[in-house]
Amino acid sequence: MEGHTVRKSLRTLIPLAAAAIPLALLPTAAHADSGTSYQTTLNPINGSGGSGMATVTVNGDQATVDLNYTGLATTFGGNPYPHVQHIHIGADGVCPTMGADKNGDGIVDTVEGQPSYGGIGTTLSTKGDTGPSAGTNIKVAPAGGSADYHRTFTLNSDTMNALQSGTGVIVVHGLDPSTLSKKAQNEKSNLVPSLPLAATAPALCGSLSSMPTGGVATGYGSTGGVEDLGLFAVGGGLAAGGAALFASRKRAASKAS
Ligand SMILES: [Cu+2]
Repeated sequence: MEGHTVRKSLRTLIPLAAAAIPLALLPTAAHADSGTSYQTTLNPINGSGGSGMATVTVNGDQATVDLNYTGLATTFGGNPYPHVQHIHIGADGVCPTMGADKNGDGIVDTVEGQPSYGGIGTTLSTKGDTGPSAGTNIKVAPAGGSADYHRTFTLNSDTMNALQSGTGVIVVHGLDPSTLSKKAQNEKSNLVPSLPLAATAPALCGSLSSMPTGGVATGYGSTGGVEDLGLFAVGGGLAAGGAALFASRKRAASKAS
């Protein structure tokens, strides 16, 4: 009886062992527990003159956001200028062009931009609530012309789904009123009517896209060639091969410029 049981076990184990070999060669499966990173460059809109970078790293339901910006409006009514910032979701996942300025005041206001980037999914607040309802609370917004924001919090499922589908967009709000047209300077915010338009109009925008572990942008592997084949040959080589590929492309780019 015992011998029969052992042979039976071996018959089940051998196919399992065989199946495990190809799994080890899959580059992505091994990174499931190290999180997924989404990154973007924050580009100026509405002539804000600012710039920045943002990374959202998701582990389970936890998100760690690192966001820095510089060159935005510094003061508002004598105080450090509050810049509310959000992950917008639920639309095209892109930043608006000036063509989105429907009322012709020279500013793409927050609502005019929504067909591109959607509504607020997550508020990147400095403390407390990170839901959409905290979106216009300037007391929990980073303040001043530059900021270095870092926070880990529980990510809501709507924002999680948007990140995974490539439709998450980071928007940092708040323009220097003196840079607006006279018409725009006299308008009220369509988010918070007690505030001027400038206070909530978008200043920086960036569309989040996922990065494989190792920090290589998706899309670099799509042009074909020997390097790209090397990326997928052996699972353990992904990070190193990807970094080398990225470096070689960067060298090529800097030579060309
Ligand atoms: Cu926003």
